Amino acid sequence: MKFTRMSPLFRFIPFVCGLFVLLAQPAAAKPNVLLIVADDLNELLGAWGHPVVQTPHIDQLASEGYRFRRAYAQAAVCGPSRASFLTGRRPHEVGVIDNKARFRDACPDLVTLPQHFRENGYYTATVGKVFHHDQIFDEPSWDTCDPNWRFDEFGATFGASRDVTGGALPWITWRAVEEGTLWDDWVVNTVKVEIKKQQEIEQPFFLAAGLMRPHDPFFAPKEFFDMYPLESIRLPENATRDGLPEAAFGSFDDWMVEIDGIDEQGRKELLRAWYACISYVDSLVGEMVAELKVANLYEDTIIVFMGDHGYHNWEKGWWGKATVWELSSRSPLILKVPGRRGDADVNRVIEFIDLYPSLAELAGLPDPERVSGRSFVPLLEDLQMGDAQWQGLAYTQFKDGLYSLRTERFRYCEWGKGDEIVSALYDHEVDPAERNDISAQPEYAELVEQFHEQLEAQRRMRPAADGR
Ligand SMILES: [Ca+2]
Repeated sequence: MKFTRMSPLFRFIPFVCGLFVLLAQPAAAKPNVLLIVADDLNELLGAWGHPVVQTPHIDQLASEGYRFRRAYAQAAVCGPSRASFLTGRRPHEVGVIDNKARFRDACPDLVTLPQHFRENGYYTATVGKVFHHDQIFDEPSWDTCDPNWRFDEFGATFGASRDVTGGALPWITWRAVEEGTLWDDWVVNTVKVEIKKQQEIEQPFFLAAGLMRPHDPFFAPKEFFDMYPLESIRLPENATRDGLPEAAFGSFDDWMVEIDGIDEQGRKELLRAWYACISYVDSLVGEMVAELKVANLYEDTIIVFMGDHGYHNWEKGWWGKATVWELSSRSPLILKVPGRRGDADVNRVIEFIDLYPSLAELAGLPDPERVSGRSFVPLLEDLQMGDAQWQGLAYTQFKDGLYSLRTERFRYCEWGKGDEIVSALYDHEVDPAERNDISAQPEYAELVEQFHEQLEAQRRMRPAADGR
Protein backbone atom coordinates (compact mmCIF):
# COMPACT_ATOMS: atom_id res chain seq x y z
CA MET A 1 0.00 0.00 0.00
CA LYS A 2 2.09 2.87 -1.30
CA PHE A 3 1.10 6.45 -0.69
CA THR A 4 2.57 8.65 -3.35
CA ARG A 5 3.62 12.16 -2.53
CA MET A 6 3.77 15.03 -4.95
CA SER A 7 7.06 16.71 -5.81
CA PRO A 8 8.62 18.64 -2.88
CA LEU A 9 8.43 21.90 -4.84
CA PHE A 10 4.69 21.50 -5.40
CA ARG A 11 4.14 20.89 -1.71
CA PHE A 12 6.19 23.93 -0.77
CA ILE A 13 3.80 26.41 -2.41
CA PRO A 14 0.78 25.73 -0.19
CA PHE A 15 3.11 25.52 2.78
CA VAL A 16 4.29 29.07 2.14
CA CYS A 17 0.69 30.19 1.54
CA GLY A 18 -0.32 28.47 4.75
CA LEU A 19 2.50 30.12 6.68
CA PHE A 20 1.43 33.51 5.38
CA VAL A 21 -2.14 32.88 6.47
CA LEU A 22 -1.01 31.73 9.91
CA LEU A 23 1.13 34.83 10.34
CA ALA A 24 -1.60 37.14 9.08
CA GLN A 25 -4.27 35.92 11.50
CA PRO A 26 -4.50 35.66 15.23
CA ALA A 27 -3.82 32.07 16.22
CA ALA A 28 -7.12 30.19 16.22
CA ALA A 29 -7.43 26.44 15.95
CA LYS A 30 -8.92 25.49 12.60
CA PRO A 31 -11.18 22.46 12.47
CA ASN A 32 -10.06 19.55 10.37
CA VAL A 33 -12.41 18.22 7.70
CA LEU A 34 -13.13 14.59 6.86
CA LEU A 35 -15.31 14.37 3.74
CA ILE A 36 -16.69 10.90 3.01
CA VAL A 37 -18.51 10.44 -0.30
CA ALA A 38 -20.35 7.16 -0.91
CA ASP A 39 -21.15 6.42 -4.55
CA ASP A 40 -24.86 6.30 -5.51
CA LEU A 41 -25.94 6.34 -1.86
CA ASN A 42 -29.66 6.81 -1.30
CA GLU A 43 -31.71 7.05 1.87
CA LEU A 44 -31.93 3.38 2.79
CA LEU A 45 -30.39 4.18 6.17
CA GLY A 46 -31.49 3.65 9.75
CA ALA A 47 -30.97 7.35 10.44
CA TRP A 48 -33.45 8.11 7.65
CA GLY A 49 -36.00 5.76 9.14
CA HIS A 50 -35.51 2.68 6.97
CA PRO A 51 -37.05 -0.23 8.87
CA VAL A 52 -34.68 -2.96 7.68
CA VAL A 53 -31.27 -1.67 6.62
CA GLN A 54 -28.81 -1.68 9.51
CA THR A 55 -26.46 1.31 9.64
CA PRO A 56 -25.45 1.76 13.31
CA HIS A 57 -22.28 3.79 12.63
CA ILE A 58 -23.94 6.21 10.23
CA ASP A 59 -26.87 6.52 12.67
CA GLN A 60 -24.44 7.34 15.48
CA LEU A 61 -22.72 9.99 13.38
CA ALA A 62 -26.11 11.45 12.43
CA SER A 63 -27.08 11.58 16.11
CA GLU A 64 -24.06 13.79 16.74
CA GLY A 65 -24.65 16.10 13.78
CA TYR A 66 -27.16 17.50 11.33
CA ARG A 67 -29.25 15.32 9.01
CA PHE A 68 -30.12 17.19 5.82
CA ARG A 69 -33.42 15.63 4.84
CA ARG A 70 -33.76 17.47 1.56
CA ALA A 71 -30.31 17.89 0.04
CA TYR A 72 -30.20 17.64 -3.74
CA ALA A 73 -27.44 16.77 -6.20
CA GLN A 74 -27.14 19.03 -9.25
CA ALA A 75 -26.67 16.04 -11.53
CA ALA A 76 -28.07 12.53 -11.23
CA VAL A 77 -24.87 10.80 -12.25
CA CYS A 78 -21.37 10.63 -10.71
CA GLY A 79 -19.02 12.83 -12.75
CA PRO A 80 -21.17 15.95 -13.17
CA SER A 81 -22.45 15.80 -9.59
CA ARG A 82 -18.94 15.65 -8.17
CA ALA A 83 -17.56 18.30 -10.55
CA SER A 84 -20.47 20.44 -9.38
CA PHE A 85 -20.39 20.16 -5.60
CA LEU A 86 -16.58 20.12 -5.43
CA THR A 87 -16.47 23.42 -7.32
CA GLY A 88 -19.66 24.99 -5.95
CA ARG A 89 -21.01 25.53 -9.46
CA ARG A 90 -23.67 24.01 -11.67
CA PRO A 91 -22.85 21.32 -14.25
CA HIS A 92 -23.11 23.69 -17.26
CA GLU A 93 -20.99 26.27 -15.43
CA VAL A 94 -18.05 23.86 -15.27
CA GLY A 95 -18.75 22.25 -18.64
CA VAL A 96 -19.40 18.82 -17.13
CA ILE A 97 -22.76 17.25 -17.94
CA ASP A 98 -21.60 13.67 -18.55
CA ASN A 99 -19.04 11.28 -17.11
CA LYS A 100 -16.47 11.99 -19.83
CA ALA A 101 -16.02 15.77 -19.52
CA ARG A 102 -13.35 17.28 -17.23
CA PHE A 103 -13.94 20.53 -15.38
CA ARG A 104 -10.33 21.72 -15.87
CA ASP A 105 -10.87 21.66 -19.66
CA ALA A 106 -13.56 24.36 -19.41
CA CYS A 107 -12.32 26.08 -16.24
CA PRO A 108 -8.58 25.48 -15.91
CA ASP A 109 -8.11 28.14 -13.25
CA LEU A 110 -11.13 27.71 -10.99
CA VAL A 111 -10.53 27.02 -7.31
CA THR A 112 -12.10 23.79 -6.05
CA LEU A 113 -13.39 23.15 -2.54
CA PRO A 114 -10.27 21.28 -1.36
CA GLN A 115 -8.05 23.74 -3.21
CA HIS A 116 -9.64 26.62 -1.30
CA PHE A 117 -8.73 24.88 1.95
CA ARG A 118 -5.25 24.15 0.66
CA GLU A 119 -4.69 27.78 -0.33
CA ASN A 120 -5.75 28.78 3.16
CA GLY A 121 -3.28 26.72 5.10
CA TYR A 122 -4.75 23.22 5.05
CA TYR A 123 -3.00 19.99 4.20
CA THR A 124 -5.28 18.22 1.69
CA ALA A 125 -5.39 14.55 0.77
CA THR A 126 -7.74 12.36 -1.26
CA VAL A 127 -8.22 8.60 -1.31
CA GLY A 128 -10.45 6.66 -3.73
CA LYS A 129 -13.08 8.20 -5.99
CA VAL A 130 -13.81 11.73 -4.81
CA PHE A 131 -13.39 13.64 -8.06
CA HIS A 132 -14.58 11.43 -10.90
CA HIS A 133 -12.22 8.75 -12.23
CA ASP A 134 -9.46 10.31 -14.37
CA GLN A 135 -9.80 13.60 -12.46
CA ILE A 136 -9.18 11.95 -9.08
CA PHE A 137 -5.77 13.53 -8.81
CA ASP A 138 -6.52 17.17 -9.52
CA GLU A 139 -3.09 18.65 -8.81
CA PRO A 140 -4.14 22.10 -7.60
CA SER A 141 -6.57 20.50 -5.12
CA TRP A 142 -4.42 18.02 -3.28
CA ASP A 143 -1.12 17.72 -1.47
CA THR A 144 -1.45 13.95 -1.57
CA CYS A 145 -3.28 11.37 -3.63
CA ASP A 146 -2.76 7.66 -3.89
CA PRO A 147 -2.91 6.90 -7.63
CA ASN A 148 -3.45 3.16 -7.22
CA TRP A 149 -7.24 3.14 -7.00
CA ARG A 150 -9.08 1.55 -9.93
CA PHE A 151 -12.74 1.21 -10.72
CA ASP A 152 -12.79 -2.57 -10.67
CA GLU A 153 -12.69 -5.34 -8.14
CA PHE A 154 -10.03 -7.63 -9.61
CA GLY A 155 -8.53 -8.21 -6.19
CA ALA A 156 -11.71 -9.51 -4.59
CA THR A 157 -11.91 -13.11 -3.46
CA PHE A 158 -15.24 -14.16 -4.82
CA GLY A 159 -17.94 -16.15 -3.13
CA ALA A 160 -21.55 -16.74 -4.13
CA SER A 161 -22.76 -14.50 -6.95
CA ARG A 162 -25.32 -14.04 -9.70
CA ASP A 163 -25.63 -11.91 -12.78
CA VAL A 164 -29.39 -11.48 -12.70
CA THR A 165 -29.72 -10.46 -16.38
CA GLY A 166 -27.84 -13.55 -17.56
CA GLY A 167 -24.93 -11.54 -18.95
CA ALA A 168 -26.94 -8.89 -20.81
CA LEU A 169 -26.03 -6.15 -18.31
CA PRO A 170 -22.88 -7.31 -16.51
CA TRP A 171 -23.02 -4.35 -14.08
CA ILE A 172 -26.18 -5.80 -12.54
CA THR A 173 -24.31 -8.53 -10.69
CA TRP A 174 -24.14 -9.23 -6.98
CA ARG A 175 -21.40 -11.10 -5.15
CA ALA A 176 -20.77 -12.05 -1.55
CA VAL A 177 -16.99 -11.74 -1.28
CA GLU A 178 -14.37 -12.57 1.29
CA GLU A 179 -13.91 -9.88 3.91
CA GLY A 180 -11.14 -7.35 3.29
CA THR A 181 -10.71 -7.94 -0.45
CA LEU A 182 -12.57 -5.00 -2.02
CA TRP A 183 -11.19 -1.60 -3.07
CA ASP A 184 -13.22 0.11 -0.38
CA ASP A 185 -11.24 -1.83 2.24
CA TRP A 186 -8.10 -0.46 0.62
CA VAL A 187 -9.58 3.07 0.69
CA VAL A 188 -10.33 2.86 4.40
CA ASN A 189 -6.93 1.36 5.26
CA THR A 190 -5.25 4.17 3.33
CA VAL A 191 -7.42 6.79 5.05
CA LYS A 192 -6.37 5.33 8.42
CA VAL A 193 -2.71 5.76 7.46
CA GLU A 194 -3.46 9.38 6.54
CA ILE A 195 -5.24 10.00 9.85
CA LYS A 196 -2.30 8.57 11.81
CA LYS A 197 0.01 10.85 9.86
CA GLN A 198 -1.98 13.93 10.88
CA GLN A 199 -0.78 13.63 14.45
CA GLU A 200 2.68 14.61 13.16
CA ILE A 201 1.51 17.49 10.92
CA GLU A 202 0.98 20.98 12.29
CA GLN A 203 -1.48 22.12 9.64
CA PRO A 204 -5.18 21.33 9.90
CA PHE A 205 -6.23 18.75 7.34
CA PHE A 206 -8.91 18.33 4.69
CA LEU A 207 -9.09 14.61 4.04
CA ALA A 208 -11.47 13.22 1.41
CA ALA A 209 -12.43 9.56 1.17
CA GLY A 210 -14.40 8.19 -1.77
CA LEU A 211 -16.18 4.88 -1.21
CA MET A 212 -17.28 2.88 -4.25
CA ARG A 213 -20.35 1.22 -2.75
CA PRO A 214 -23.29 0.93 -2.99
CA HIS A 215 -22.48 1.61 -6.69
CA ASP A 216 -22.61 -1.43 -8.96
CA PRO A 217 -21.36 -4.10 -9.23
CA PHE A 218 -23.15 -4.98 -6.03
CA PHE A 219 -20.24 -6.63 -4.21
CA ALA A 220 -19.96 -6.72 -0.42
CA PRO A 221 -18.45 -9.08 2.14
CA LYS A 222 -20.61 -12.13 2.80
CA GLU A 223 -21.31 -11.16 6.42
CA PHE A 224 -23.43 -8.22 5.16
CA PHE A 225 -25.51 -10.42 2.85
CA ASP A 226 -26.07 -12.75 5.82
CA MET A 227 -27.76 -9.88 7.70
CA TYR A 228 -30.68 -9.95 5.23
CA PRO A 229 -32.27 -13.36 4.57
CA LEU A 230 -33.75 -13.35 1.08
CA GLU A 231 -37.17 -14.47 2.31
CA SER A 232 -37.40 -11.30 4.43
CA ILE A 233 -36.89 -8.92 1.48
CA ARG A 234 -39.98 -6.94 0.45
CA LEU A 235 -40.07 -5.08 -2.86
CA PRO A 236 -41.23 -1.45 -2.67
CA GLU A 237 -44.65 -0.19 -3.56
CA ASN A 238 -44.75 2.27 -6.45
CA ALA A 239 -42.69 -0.21 -8.52
CA THR A 240 -44.32 0.47 -11.87
CA ARG A 241 -43.80 2.81 -14.81
CA ASP A 242 -47.52 2.92 -15.57
CA GLY A 243 -48.57 6.47 -16.40
CA LEU A 244 -45.00 7.81 -16.51
CA PRO A 245 -43.59 9.37 -19.72
CA GLU A 246 -41.02 7.29 -21.60
CA ALA A 247 -38.88 10.40 -22.06
CA ALA A 248 -38.31 10.59 -18.31
CA PHE A 249 -35.92 7.64 -18.51
CA GLY A 250 -33.57 9.31 -20.95
CA SER A 251 -31.70 7.05 -23.33
CA PHE A 252 -31.86 3.79 -21.47
CA ASP A 253 -34.21 1.88 -23.77
CA ASP A 254 -31.88 -1.11 -24.15
CA TRP A 255 -31.28 -1.34 -20.42
CA MET A 256 -34.98 -0.96 -19.75
CA VAL A 257 -35.81 -4.10 -21.72
CA GLU A 258 -33.31 -6.15 -19.72
CA ILE A 259 -34.27 -4.61 -16.38
CA ASP A 260 -37.94 -5.27 -17.09
CA GLY A 261 -37.02 -8.90 -17.70
CA ILE A 262 -35.64 -9.46 -14.18
CA ASP A 263 -38.05 -11.72 -12.31
CA GLU A 264 -39.25 -11.25 -8.73
CA GLN A 265 -36.53 -13.50 -7.35
CA GLY A 266 -33.85 -11.47 -9.16
CA ARG A 267 -35.38 -8.21 -7.98
CA LYS A 268 -35.29 -9.35 -4.38
CA GLU A 269 -31.70 -10.56 -4.75
CA LEU A 270 -30.66 -7.14 -6.03
CA LEU A 271 -32.45 -5.32 -3.23
CA ARG A 272 -30.80 -7.62 -0.70
CA ALA A 273 -27.40 -6.90 -2.29
CA TRP A 274 -28.14 -3.16 -2.05
CA TYR A 275 -28.90 -3.53 1.66
CA ALA A 276 -25.64 -5.49 2.08
CA CYS A 277 -23.64 -2.82 0.23
CA ILE A 278 -25.05 -0.05 2.41
CA SER A 279 -24.35 -1.95 5.64
CA TYR A 280 -20.83 -2.54 4.31
CA VAL A 281 -20.43 1.22 3.70
CA ASP A 282 -21.70 1.76 7.23
CA SER A 283 -18.98 -0.48 8.68
CA LEU A 284 -16.33 1.45 6.72
CA VAL A 285 -17.63 4.79 7.98
CA GLY A 286 -17.43 3.32 11.48
CA GLU A 287 -13.80 2.36 10.93
CA MET A 288 -12.78 5.82 9.78
CA VAL A 289 -14.60 7.58 12.62
CA ALA A 290 -13.06 5.16 15.13
CA GLU A 291 -9.59 5.93 13.78
CA LEU A 292 -10.22 9.66 14.25
CA LYS A 293 -11.14 8.96 17.88
CA VAL A 294 -8.04 6.82 18.45
CA ALA A 295 -5.94 9.67 17.02
CA ASN A 296 -7.69 12.09 19.37
CA LEU A 297 -8.87 14.14 16.39
CA TYR A 298 -12.61 13.45 16.43
CA GLU A 299 -13.55 16.46 18.56
CA ASP A 300 -11.64 18.82 16.27
CA THR A 301 -12.92 17.51 12.97
CA ILE A 302 -15.90 18.48 10.82
CA ILE A 303 -17.24 15.26 9.32
CA VAL A 304 -19.32 15.28 6.15
CA PHE A 305 -20.94 12.05 4.98
CA MET A 306 -22.89 12.14 1.72
CA GLY A 307 -23.81 10.40 -1.50
CA ASP A 308 -23.26 11.91 -4.94
CA HIS A 309 -26.95 11.51 -6.02
CA GLY A 310 -29.79 9.11 -5.31
CA TYR A 311 -30.97 5.80 -6.76
CA HIS A 312 -34.17 3.94 -7.60
CA ASN A 313 -34.47 0.46 -6.07
CA TRP A 314 -37.44 -0.58 -8.26
CA GLU A 315 -39.50 2.49 -7.43
CA LYS A 316 -41.12 3.73 -10.65
CA GLY A 317 -40.14 0.39 -12.19
CA TRP A 318 -36.48 1.38 -12.41
CA TRP A 319 -33.26 0.01 -10.97
CA GLY A 320 -30.69 2.79 -11.33
CA LYS A 321 -30.04 6.54 -11.30
CA ALA A 322 -30.08 9.18 -14.06
CA THR A 323 -33.68 10.27 -13.67
CA VAL A 324 -34.44 13.75 -12.34
CA TRP A 325 -37.16 12.67 -9.95
CA GLU A 326 -36.82 12.90 -6.20
CA LEU A 327 -35.27 9.46 -5.84
CA SER A 328 -32.32 10.17 -8.14
CA SER A 329 -31.91 13.80 -7.13
CA ARG A 330 -31.94 13.56 -3.35
CA SER A 331 -29.16 11.97 -1.37
CA PRO A 332 -28.33 11.86 2.34
CA LEU A 333 -26.05 14.50 3.81
CA ILE A 334 -24.79 14.34 7.39
CA LEU A 335 -22.69 17.12 8.90
CA LYS A 336 -20.98 16.85 12.28
CA VAL A 337 -19.48 20.16 13.39
CA PRO A 338 -17.27 20.57 16.49
CA GLY A 339 -19.01 22.62 19.15
CA ARG A 340 -22.42 22.58 17.46
CA ARG A 341 -25.50 20.67 18.49
CA GLY A 342 -26.21 17.19 17.31
CA ASP A 343 -29.25 15.05 16.54
CA ALA A 344 -30.86 17.79 14.47
CA ASP A 345 -32.84 17.65 11.23
CA VAL A 346 -32.40 20.32 8.59
CA ASN A 347 -35.65 20.15 6.65
CA ARG A 348 -35.24 22.99 4.18
CA VAL A 349 -34.28 22.37 0.55
CA ILE A 350 -30.56 22.82 -0.06
CA GLU A 351 -28.29 22.04 -3.01
CA PHE A 352 -25.03 20.10 -2.86
CA ILE A 353 -23.24 23.17 -4.29
CA ASP A 354 -24.06 24.88 -0.99
CA LEU A 355 -21.53 22.65 0.73
CA TYR A 356 -18.46 24.55 -0.54
CA PRO A 357 -19.32 28.02 0.86
CA SER A 358 -20.77 26.40 4.00
CA LEU A 359 -17.62 24.45 4.85
CA ALA A 360 -15.53 27.55 4.14
CA GLU A 361 -17.65 29.53 6.60
CA LEU A 362 -17.57 26.82 9.26
CA ALA A 363 -13.78 26.67 9.01
CA GLY A 364 -13.45 30.47 9.12
CA LEU A 365 -11.96 30.70 5.63
CA PRO A 366 -12.55 33.61 3.25
CA ASP A 367 -15.71 33.29 1.14
CA PRO A 368 -14.92 31.39 -2.05
CA GLU A 369 -15.17 33.32 -5.31
CA ARG A 370 -17.73 32.70 -8.02
CA VAL A 371 -19.56 29.83 -6.40
CA SER A 372 -23.24 29.45 -7.27
CA GLY A 373 -24.05 27.75 -3.98
CA ARG A 374 -24.92 29.67 -0.83
CA SER A 375 -23.87 28.97 2.73
CA PHE A 376 -26.45 26.99 4.70
CA VAL A 377 -24.81 27.87 8.02
CA PRO A 378 -27.73 30.22 8.90
CA LEU A 379 -30.02 27.17 8.70
CA LEU A 380 -27.90 25.37 11.29
CA GLU A 381 -28.38 28.30 13.63
CA ASP A 382 -32.12 28.52 13.10
CA LEU A 383 -33.65 25.17 12.22
CA GLN A 384 -37.12 26.76 12.09
CA MET A 385 -36.04 29.43 9.60
CA GLY A 386 -38.97 30.55 7.45
CA ASP A 387 -39.46 31.26 3.75
CA ALA A 388 -38.53 34.90 4.12
CA GLN A 389 -35.00 33.98 5.18
CA TRP A 390 -34.44 30.82 3.12
CA GLN A 391 -36.10 30.13 -0.18
CA GLY A 392 -35.43 26.50 -0.94
CA LEU A 393 -34.71 25.83 -4.60
CA ALA A 394 -32.69 22.97 -6.07
CA TYR A 395 -31.87 22.10 -9.68
CA THR A 396 -30.98 18.63 -10.95
CA GLN A 397 -30.15 17.53 -14.48
CA PHE A 398 -29.06 14.49 -16.44
CA LYS A 399 -26.94 15.37 -19.47
CA ASP A 400 -28.68 18.06 -21.55
CA GLY A 401 -32.08 16.42 -21.88
CA LEU A 402 -33.51 15.86 -18.40
CA TYR A 403 -34.00 18.83 -16.06
CA SER A 404 -35.95 19.41 -12.90
CA LEU A 405 -36.29 21.91 -10.11
CA ARG A 406 -37.45 21.38 -6.56
CA THR A 407 -38.99 23.99 -4.32
CA GLU A 408 -40.07 23.41 -0.74
CA ARG A 409 -43.41 22.18 -2.08
CA PHE A 410 -43.16 21.27 -5.78
CA ARG A 411 -41.01 19.36 -8.25
CA TYR A 412 -41.19 20.45 -11.88
CA CYS A 413 -39.57 18.26 -14.58
CA GLU A 414 -38.84 18.74 -18.26
CA TRP A 415 -37.69 15.83 -20.40
CA GLY A 416 -36.50 16.08 -23.99
CA LYS A 417 -35.52 19.04 -26.14
CA GLY A 418 -37.09 21.86 -28.15
CA ASP A 419 -40.58 21.07 -29.38
CA GLU A 420 -40.31 17.57 -27.96
CA ILE A 421 -40.24 18.63 -24.32
CA VAL A 422 -42.54 16.71 -21.99
CA SER A 423 -43.14 18.27 -18.60
CA ALA A 424 -44.69 17.36 -15.26
CA LEU A 425 -45.46 19.13 -11.99
CA TYR A 426 -45.81 17.27 -8.70
CA ASP A 427 -47.10 18.62 -5.40
CA HIS A 428 -45.07 17.02 -2.63
CA GLU A 429 -47.57 18.01 0.03
CA VAL A 430 -49.97 15.38 -1.32
CA ASP A 431 -47.86 13.37 -3.76
CA PRO A 432 -44.41 12.55 -2.35
CA ALA A 433 -44.07 9.57 -4.72
CA GLU A 434 -44.41 11.90 -7.73
CA ARG A 435 -47.12 9.95 -9.57
CA ASN A 436 -49.76 12.61 -10.18
CA ASP A 437 -48.79 15.21 -12.81
CA ILE A 438 -50.75 18.42 -12.21
CA SER A 439 -48.98 20.59 -14.80
CA ALA A 440 -52.06 20.77 -17.07
CA GLN A 441 -54.36 22.06 -14.35
CA PRO A 442 -55.21 25.72 -15.09
CA GLU A 443 -54.51 26.95 -11.57
CA TYR A 444 -50.86 25.95 -11.99
CA ALA A 445 -50.34 27.46 -15.46
CA GLU A 446 -48.52 30.54 -14.18
CA LEU A 447 -46.29 28.49 -11.91
CA VAL A 448 -45.43 26.08 -14.74
CA GLU A 449 -44.47 29.01 -16.99
CA GLN A 450 -42.25 30.46 -14.26
CA PHE A 451 -40.57 27.09 -13.62
CA HIS A 452 -40.07 26.58 -17.37
CA GLU A 453 -38.23 29.92 -17.61
CA GLN A 454 -36.06 28.93 -14.65
CA LEU A 455 -35.07 25.67 -16.36
CA GLU A 456 -34.39 27.56 -19.60
CA ALA A 457 -31.93 29.69 -17.66
CA GLN A 458 -30.26 26.50 -16.42
CA ARG A 459 -29.96 25.20 -19.99
CA ARG A 460 -28.26 28.42 -21.11
CA MET A 461 -25.54 28.41 -18.44
CA ARG A 462 -21.96 28.07 -19.70
CA PRO A 463 -18.44 28.27 -18.22
CA ALA A 464 -16.93 31.74 -17.81
CA ALA A 465 -14.79 32.82 -20.76
CA ASP A 466 -11.72 33.58 -18.63
CA GLY A 467 -11.34 29.97 -17.47
CA ARG A 468 -11.76 30.81 -13.81
CA1 LIG B 1 -22.52 8.04 -8.33
